[in-house]
Amino acid sequence: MSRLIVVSNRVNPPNPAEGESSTGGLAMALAAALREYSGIWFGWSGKTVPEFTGQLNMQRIDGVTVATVDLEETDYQEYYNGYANKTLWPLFHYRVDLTAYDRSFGQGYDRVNRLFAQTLLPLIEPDDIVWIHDYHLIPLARELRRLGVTNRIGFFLHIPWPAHQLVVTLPRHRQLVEALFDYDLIGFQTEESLQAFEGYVFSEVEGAKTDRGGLVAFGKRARAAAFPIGVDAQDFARLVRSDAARKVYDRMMAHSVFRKMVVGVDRLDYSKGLEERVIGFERFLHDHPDLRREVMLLQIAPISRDEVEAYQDLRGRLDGLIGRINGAYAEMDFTPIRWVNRSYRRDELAGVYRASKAALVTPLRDGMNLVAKEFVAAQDPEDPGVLILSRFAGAARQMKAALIVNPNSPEEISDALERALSMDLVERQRRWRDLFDNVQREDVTAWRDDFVTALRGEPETPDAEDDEPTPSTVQSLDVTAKALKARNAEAREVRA
Ligand code: ADQ
Repeated sequence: MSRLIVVSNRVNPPNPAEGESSTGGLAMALAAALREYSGIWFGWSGKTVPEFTGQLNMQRIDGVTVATVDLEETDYQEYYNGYANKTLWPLFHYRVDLTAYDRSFGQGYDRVNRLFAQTLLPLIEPDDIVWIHDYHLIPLARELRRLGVTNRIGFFLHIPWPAHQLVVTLPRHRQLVEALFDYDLIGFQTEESLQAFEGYVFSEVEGAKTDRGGLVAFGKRARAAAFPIGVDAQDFARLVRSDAARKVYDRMMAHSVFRKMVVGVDRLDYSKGLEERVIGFERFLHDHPDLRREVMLLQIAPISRDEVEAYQDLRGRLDGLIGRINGAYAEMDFTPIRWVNRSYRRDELAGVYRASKAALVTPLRDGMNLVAKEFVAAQDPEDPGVLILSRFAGAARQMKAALIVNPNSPEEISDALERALSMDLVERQRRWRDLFDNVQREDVTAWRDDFVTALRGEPETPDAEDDEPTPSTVQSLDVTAKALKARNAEAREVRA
């Protein structure tokens, strides 16, 4: 069987020697994916050096071969802090107001993608398939193709693909989209992102068309489909029974006696709607004086990307906002919001989720949101908590049995809290069962298998001019992502 080479900006499989403390949805999902396939995980080490050498550091961590490379400080500033986190991240999360359009960022982005391609090249064997992740690395396939790589290469975007009107605000947007057509397969989290991408291609690229299940543009063909990412639901169920989870659960229950705990767990990021969330919670405290003392919000938000000004500003605003709300509503023996800026081990988080009567997962925009799925996976089936979920999280497409809210509306957040905390057991169980079925069925294994099968099944990219497909090409392209999903689901059922 061909090897899988996974490429992402950061490479950080959870290291059992250091405890399972790694933060970030992408790391969790990729570590689970790589354990199954033999192969390599390649990316930036997270370190900077005075001069780029291209030297590979190879390690084996928990069954995964990891190859990393160090970057120069300028590369780090322009590529990572710059184009990735000050340009693409805000723009793709609909924050044009925070998007920086600096030419040096774009140059750094292209340069690092070129360096990554040159460093990765010697590791690629003829039969390998290459799976590249996220917005940091969109042009990587282009750079690999320039170096003569003809292997199958797939790309998965973990964040939303924004509406056409937003993409065109980016200088060189056409170049960015053209680079995606050097992939054989482009994966998005949701149908909505897929449609937005297709919308761009059909409005901006003359002569673009769909052809035999693929998209043809810029003289190239690529397939694009939605592959909603999931969590390792089985592993979460195991974690929730662990000693660490039980200890945290007991501690949380002891601290919240006579009170119902509502939880939020997010990287401290402006896309996660944290300010809007605490304002919604304040609204709840204001609207329900009778319930005030019965509820507390635990908001866990580890600091993230704190070299970027927008993140420092957000942190300052949240510190002030939460201080003000606590000042207004706290009593001598009661604080309404507990604000915690650190990471926890996954087993500890499992215990926190289980001790919570409701979760507020209210991003303003989110590719998917794994916290929503982890919360559901960690619940007690006999007495499950209620998920309050933003309609703007990709997860809302699958998790329709959650209480769906508009995160911009403090009233909707307040009403949903009131409803969640007074919901009877029968309704809680019914909603949870529905959500859990989905979390279990569309888990990280399904995501990985669907993507890898689709990428493997893909024929070599033919020339766009080559209008007469061979019979085998037609057959392969007819296998749509949906059909693949159905086939994989069947296979899983048989295995179970
Ligand atoms: P993120 O923006 O990082 O991921 P999310 O999907 O919620 O967002 O994943 C966060 C992960 O970090 C979860 O696994 C969570 O448990 C973990 N985490 C959060 N706070 C933590 C803490 N205090 N301690 C320990 N762990 C913590 C990006 C996209 C998402 C997409 C994922 C996966 O922005 O939309 O769902 O990738 O594709």
